[in-house]
Amino acid sequence: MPANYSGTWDIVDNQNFEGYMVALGIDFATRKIARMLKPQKVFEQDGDSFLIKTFTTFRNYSCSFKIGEEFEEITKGLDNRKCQTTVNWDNDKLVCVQKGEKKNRGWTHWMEGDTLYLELRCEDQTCKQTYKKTA
Ligand code: ECB
Repeated sequence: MPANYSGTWDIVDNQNFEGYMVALGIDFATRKIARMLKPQKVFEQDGDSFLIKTFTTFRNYSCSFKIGEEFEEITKGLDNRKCQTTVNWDNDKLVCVQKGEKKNRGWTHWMEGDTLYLELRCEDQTCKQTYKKTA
């Protein structure tokens, strides 16, 4: 049985989001807005099938995938790039690799109790986010 991430998660900490956005080439004006946001994640999971929705007052993003199956991800409303993306289990961690123009791009999620962690990586930058389960 894989871990179950289903639920609603609210951000409580966001470290180096600025560095991650700079690595993605996000312009100053957009970064200024984005760094004020308090994202909420809603995970819908059925075994190895995922829908992850990220909501903010500025923009929303959603991504669906099956573990181990590469897909084309267009990061619409984020940096608007095309990636060849794969998500795999590493024990109960979700490890995503986003192949494309940017080196070392991807993310990892893991849970400890009602806390959800997310590391977002691009080039030499890592953003570390923490969420608490609210539903
Ligand atoms: C949609 C929330 C953020 C909106 C910020 C708007 C503009 C900034 C542009 C680019 C910043 C790059 C990424 C934003 C960071 C997080 C959004 C979702 C990141 C992601 O890939 O989440 C994964 C893992 O939970 C699932 O899609």
